Amino acid sequence: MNQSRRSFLNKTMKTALGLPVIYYTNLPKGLYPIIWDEDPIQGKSSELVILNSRPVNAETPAHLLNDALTPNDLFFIRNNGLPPSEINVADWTLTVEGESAKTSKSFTLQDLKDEFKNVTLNLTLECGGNGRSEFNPPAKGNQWTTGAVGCASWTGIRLKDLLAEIGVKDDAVYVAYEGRDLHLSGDPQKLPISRGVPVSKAMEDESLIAWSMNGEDLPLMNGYPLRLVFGGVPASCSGKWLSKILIRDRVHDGAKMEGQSYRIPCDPVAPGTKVADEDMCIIESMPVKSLITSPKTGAMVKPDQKFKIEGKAWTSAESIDKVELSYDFGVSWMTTRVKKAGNRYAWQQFEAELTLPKVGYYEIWARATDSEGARQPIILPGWNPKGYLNNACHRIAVKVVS
Ligand SMILES: Nc1nc2c(c(=O)[nH]1)N[C@H]1C(S)=C(S)[C@@H](COP(=O)(O)O)O[C@H]1N2
Ligand SMILES: [Mo]
Repeated sequence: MNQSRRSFLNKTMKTALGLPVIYYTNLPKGLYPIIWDEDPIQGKSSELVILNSRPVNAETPAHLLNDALTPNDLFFIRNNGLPPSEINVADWTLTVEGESAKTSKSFTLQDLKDEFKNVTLNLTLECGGNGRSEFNPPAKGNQWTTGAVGCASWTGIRLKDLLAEIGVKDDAVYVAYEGRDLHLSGDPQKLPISRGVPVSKAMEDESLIAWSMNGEDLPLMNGYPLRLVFGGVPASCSGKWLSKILIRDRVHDGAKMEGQSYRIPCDPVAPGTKVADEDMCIIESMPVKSLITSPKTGAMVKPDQKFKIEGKAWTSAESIDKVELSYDFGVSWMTTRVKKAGNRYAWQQFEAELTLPKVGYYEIWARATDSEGARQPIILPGWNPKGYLNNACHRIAVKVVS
C-alpha cells in the first residue's frame, strides 16, 4: 500500500470512527474495513437524513443549515454511482482535452496548486431535484425535501485560468467533466454521470476547480480530492472526483445530459403530462430560493415572547434583494435584515425578530426576491416530469403556548 492511500485511509477512518485504525497498514490492497459498508456516508454527520445508501444520497435538515457556511460533515451528498475506492492523491491527474481544445495536457494536484492563482470563494451548491418530494403527481428520483443545498468556502483555481492555458477554439460550445466514480453496474466503461456547462458559464470568475472545502480536504463523499464548483446552476454540473475536463464543440452528450435528466419541459405542462424528450430543455440556472434555518420547525414560544428567525437565501442572479416573512399564511409580509455576501453565488443570511399575537399554531413562511425581481412562489411552481426546481416558500411550524 502506498503512502498516500495509507494516509487517506487512515484519515478517512479517523473521521468516520473518531478513532485511528491501528493496523491499517496491514490491510491487503482492495480490502476495506467492514465499517465502510456499515457506514455508507463515511465520516459525515449522523444527523444527515439518508435517502438512499447505494448510491449514497443524504440531505441536511433545515435547522442544521444555520451556520454561515455549511460544515463539511453536514454538507449534503448526492452520488449517482460509487465513489472511487482507492485514491492516490500523489498520482491523481486532471486531463484537459476535447474537440475544441487547442492542446491537451494533464496536471497533478500539485501542478494545479503551483501553476495557477489560488482563489477561495463561498459558493452555494443545490441539487436540481431539491424539493422534489412536494410535487404531485410525484416525480421519481430521490425524494429530497429541502436539504440538498449547502454553502461552503471552496479553495482552488479558476476554471477559466486552466482553459486559457490549454487554449479554447472559437467553435467551443460546452465544458464538460468526467470523474473517477464507478457506475452502479460495476462496468468500468460506463460513467455514472458526465455533465457540463456552456462555455460562458465555465469562463465566469466564480467557476472553480476546488481541492479544499472550508479549509480542509474535500470529504470523500463530496469529491475528494478534486471537484468542480459552479454557482447558480444545478449542482449536477459540479463534477466530483474530477479527472477530465472536455472542451466540446457541441452541447455535451455525456451521461445525464440527455433524455429527461436535468431537463424541464421547454413550455409549461399540466401536472402529470408525459413530455417527449425533444420537448425537454436543459436547466440553465437555479431559481431564487430561501430556507428558514432557525428556529427548528415545531418550535414552542410563549405569548409575547420575542424570538429570532434566521435563514439563508440564494439565487443565480447577482444578489438577493429582500427576504420577507409571513406568519398569517401569506396575507401580510414583514421585511428582514439581509446580509451582503462576499461574492456572487454565496448564500446570504437573513434575520428578524418576531412576536406572535396569542396562543395557537402558526407557520412562518419565507419569501426571497432577487436583484432581477424574481420572487419565490408561495405554492409549488411549474410541475415537471422529473421534479426539478421547486423553489416554493419554505414553511416552518411555530406553536405559542403559555
Ligand atoms: N463524479 C460525480 N460528480 C457529481 C455527482 C456524481 O454522482 N458523480 N453528482 C452530481 C450531483 S447530481 C450533485 S447534486 C452534486 C452534489 O454534490 P455533493 O454531493 O458534494 O453535495 O454533485 C454532482 N457531481
Ligand atoms: Mo443533483
